[in-house]
Amino acid sequence: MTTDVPKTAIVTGITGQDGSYLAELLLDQGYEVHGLIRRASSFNTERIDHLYQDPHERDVKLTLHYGDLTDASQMARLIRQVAPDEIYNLAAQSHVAVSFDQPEYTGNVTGIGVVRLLEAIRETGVETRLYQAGTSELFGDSPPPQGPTTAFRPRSPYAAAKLYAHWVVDNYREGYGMFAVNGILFNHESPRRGPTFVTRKVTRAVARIIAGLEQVVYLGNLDAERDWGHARDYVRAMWMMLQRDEPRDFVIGTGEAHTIRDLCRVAFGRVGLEWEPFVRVDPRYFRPVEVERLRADPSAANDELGWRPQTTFEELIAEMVDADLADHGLTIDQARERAATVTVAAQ
Ligand code: NAP
Ligand code: F7E
Repeated sequence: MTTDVPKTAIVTGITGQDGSYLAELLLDQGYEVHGLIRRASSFNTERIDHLYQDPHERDVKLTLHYGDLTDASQMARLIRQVAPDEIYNLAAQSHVAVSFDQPEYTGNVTGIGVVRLLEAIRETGVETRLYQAGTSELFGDSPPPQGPTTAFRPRSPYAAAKLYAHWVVDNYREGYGMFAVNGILFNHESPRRGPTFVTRKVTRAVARIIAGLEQVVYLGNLDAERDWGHARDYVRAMWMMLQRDEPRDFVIGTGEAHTIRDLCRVAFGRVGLEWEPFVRVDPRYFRPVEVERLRADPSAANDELGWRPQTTFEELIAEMVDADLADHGLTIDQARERAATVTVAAQ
């Protein structure tokens, strides 16, 4: 896939799950990509190391810049310097449970961060398009299916911060005529998912149990339902939203929901194990307020954006389990053989 005229994009959060898939997609399309990364005391670019180019090479297509969504002056400097055609704001404190422990920080980064970007765009006068990473968490306890007209009822500091970001993006679009859009994305996962989100926590535990490193995994609410898709499919939706003639928000999801129990059944089932003996509930993973049921109504995304997911839930979890097994040097066939010898911990 290549576009006729090479474009330039800034991606905040490029070191995250989505940032890494989006960078791959944009580079494939011939974009020049500029990623914002946080300074850390050790390397934090593992997910994009395969894309890295030495800046001394000719025709460099990926450039990384230090920055932080809490540092407004850097946003303006970067936008002025790069003059991007497109900006994808994926950076966030993105963990819902952590947002209860760090509500103020989450508000600053996940909520106000996009205002710094919008103001930087206004101040520099650079003609650009902005994608804001919105979330199905906005719907909170509104009953499923959740679509473009469903009420927002956020139930965490994370969701409240994303709600602020959502409305600010819509306000700037309306008030200043900016091409700025929100993608309201349901949960999307991959082998690159952070290990403290529930899908990866489970698939990683399957591999560690098979490798003999663990005997059980401790989880929280097993009854919650989520609409899980593959991150690779969802970054395509982000890109498609910025290629439209008119800016508009879209809800992106599969339309199918599964419980955490279903997730465990499919993940442990991949290696031929029943899940129940290996899963314990630990109330420390319960949230002060929970979002119980999320399932998208993706009809507008299907019909008007022309987007459809290409990976089923079972394929997604199989890919994640296999990747976690590979980290221990195990193939799926070897894992299935070993499963017969796995010991079950006493209750
Ligand atoms: P992720 O893996 O947690 O990545 C978050 C990214 O943001 C990382 O690159 C992180 O940098 C960066 N970041 C965090 N705080 C920052 C700050 N103060 N300044 C600059 N960068 C900062 O998240 P993801 O799953 O890729 O999600 C991408 C975006 O979509 C997030 O905004 C998330 O809230 C939203 N979203 C995700 C989902 C989902 O299911 N994945 C669904 C809906 C919406 P480090 O690598 O240095 O930590
Ligand atoms: O939890 C339950 C938990 O942390 C999913 C982020 O990308 O998607 C993500 O947020 C469900 C919840 O994702 C454990 O209570 C049970 O009901 O994987 P999660 P999330 O909270 O849905 C949205 C769309 C985003 O925007 C966010 O950025 O699983 N659950 N036991 C557990 N969750 C975790 N993390 N750990 C457990 O042990």
